[in-house]
Amino acid sequence: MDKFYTSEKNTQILIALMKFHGVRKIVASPGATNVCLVGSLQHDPYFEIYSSVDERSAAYMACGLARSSGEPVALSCTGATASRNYVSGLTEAYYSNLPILAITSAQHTGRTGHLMPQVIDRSNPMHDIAKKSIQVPTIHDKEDQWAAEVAINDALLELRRHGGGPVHINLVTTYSPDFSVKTLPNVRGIKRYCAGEDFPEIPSGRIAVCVGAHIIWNKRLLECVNEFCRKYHAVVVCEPISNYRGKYRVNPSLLGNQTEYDSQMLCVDLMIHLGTVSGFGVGSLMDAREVWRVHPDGEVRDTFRKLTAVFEMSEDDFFCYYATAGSRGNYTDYYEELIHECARIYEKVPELPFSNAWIAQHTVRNLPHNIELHLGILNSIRAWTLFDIPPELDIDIFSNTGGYGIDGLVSTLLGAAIANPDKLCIGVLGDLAFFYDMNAIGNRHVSNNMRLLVINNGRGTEFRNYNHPAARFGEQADAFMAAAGHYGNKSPDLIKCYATCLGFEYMTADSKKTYLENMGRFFSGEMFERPVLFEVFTDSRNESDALKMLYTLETTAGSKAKHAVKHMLGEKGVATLKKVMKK
Ligand SMILES: Cc1ncc(C[n+]2csc(CCOP(=O)(O)OP(=O)(O)O)c2C)c(N)n1
Ligand SMILES: [Mg+2]
Repeated sequence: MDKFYTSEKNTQILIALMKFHGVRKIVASPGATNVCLVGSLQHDPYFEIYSSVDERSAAYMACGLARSSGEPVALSCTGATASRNYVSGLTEAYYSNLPILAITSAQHTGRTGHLMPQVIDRSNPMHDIAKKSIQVPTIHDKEDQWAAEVAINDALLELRRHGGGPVHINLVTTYSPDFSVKTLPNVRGIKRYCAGEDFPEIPSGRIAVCVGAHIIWNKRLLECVNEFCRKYHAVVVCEPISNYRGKYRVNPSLLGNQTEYDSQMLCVDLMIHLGTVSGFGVGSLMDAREVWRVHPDGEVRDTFRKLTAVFEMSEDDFFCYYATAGSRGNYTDYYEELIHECARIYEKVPELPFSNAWIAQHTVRNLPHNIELHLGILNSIRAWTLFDIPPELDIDIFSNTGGYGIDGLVSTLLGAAIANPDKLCIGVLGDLAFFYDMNAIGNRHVSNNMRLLVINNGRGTEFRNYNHPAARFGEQADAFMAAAGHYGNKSPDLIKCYATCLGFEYMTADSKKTYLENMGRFFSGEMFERPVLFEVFTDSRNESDALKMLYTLETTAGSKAKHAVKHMLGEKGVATLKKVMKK
């Protein structure tokens, strides 16, 4: 019977991406563990394969081939000590910038160290034999497939990056005997562009620039992005911590989080991704056909699983280039349409129960100008993103989304307050986050420009929200998941005594009325004598109810029917129905 490609998905993806990235020349060494790879390559006329029994010699052959042809060259070897013999050739490649791809085939990595024949540990190559080393395990589901596709793209891009060099892929095999696959899977190739290279055209259709967390924008970047948006009729999809305050700004978080309504306005042809970890995932609310990432680090960061290009350069250079080069955008009304759709949903917000979300709703427009605002993980950043902070207030907004910890919010605010002695620095955070890092308000560097709004619901209310996986435990989630009842269990005195003893002015509220009475002073732009702590007591039931109201402002007929079926069948029933429908 004729032989085609192996049935092993990870190997198919690797071969398809080798073709995408132009890796054509191979030096193969004999063995059983690389049969699936070599057997697949040798029937495909795209590849030019040479044989070498000795892996040491194979690696040096690859050096010669790469140096003289200017092309990348792949190596393939089996298990046992085969890969160890690549070390000298790869060392030559490393210091000579030669693009050699060492593919070492391997058994399941869990077998390492169990005295099984031919299994050695390849997880830690010497640092000067490969610029990048990745593991490509067997693929069982879509997540594995996505991870393999992105990691292989990243590895193959590294072959030519920064002058070029060797790269290692450890490819797991199950020794499949099936070579009946006639066509390779469709894979998503990712390209990298650096300054001075030929750039692709901006596709036609809707264009969005999407910004995660971002440091304060410099003037040139702001101008270049605005110019870009004017030319391509693009929007800048933001959340407060994006810190873009230009005229193409849209915060679609309320619209995009409607669980019973899919807005077509969130579909775009190209999304240009800037910044770091988003607080509340506005980019994930968009449905983009493809994503380009622009960052000086030039790394492959596939946050939205649609990445097709990475631009390794400053954001200013990227936008300045496109603002002057290429044709104009053709979807002229996108900004107006999207803003209109967001406003339409916003209009539907009903009277909310007293909660972090209600507080945000009634505060964002009353914040003082030109302050620094820090938002706590997670309920606070969510609430204060759903209710957008007006850009004209010129507020710098940050959150510890890098590691997403609740452990250092007060200390981070303190650091910011030290850096900006003449600016008010206000933090909004939950009770667990406050108590975690409470020692920071006793630090002797605390001064009068620091203010804290502590929303005390007596637990991590996140885990009691109606849509959280812990919600199915109801009250039982309180004990260990939401960690309720600690730190005085919403004591009216604990924070008050501690904060006042440390020289803070203390304010408190436990209702809409008392909040509204106090917020004017707390959010006054005037610098007081002392730092201020405003403790607001809310109820976790209200927090959850408010969120549910905000996520179900709009319902379409289709989603109503879906919810009715779910309600009738329950979780188990839906799972069974899905299985039956798959068959
Ligand atoms: C150091 C650390 N531990 C645990 C978590 C998981 N976590 C995320 S939100 C949260 C609850 C925070 O509670 P609180 O500060 O009271 O805010 P609330 O959600 O109640 O407004 C926890 C424990 C985390 N993000 N960081
Ligand atoms: Mg809490």
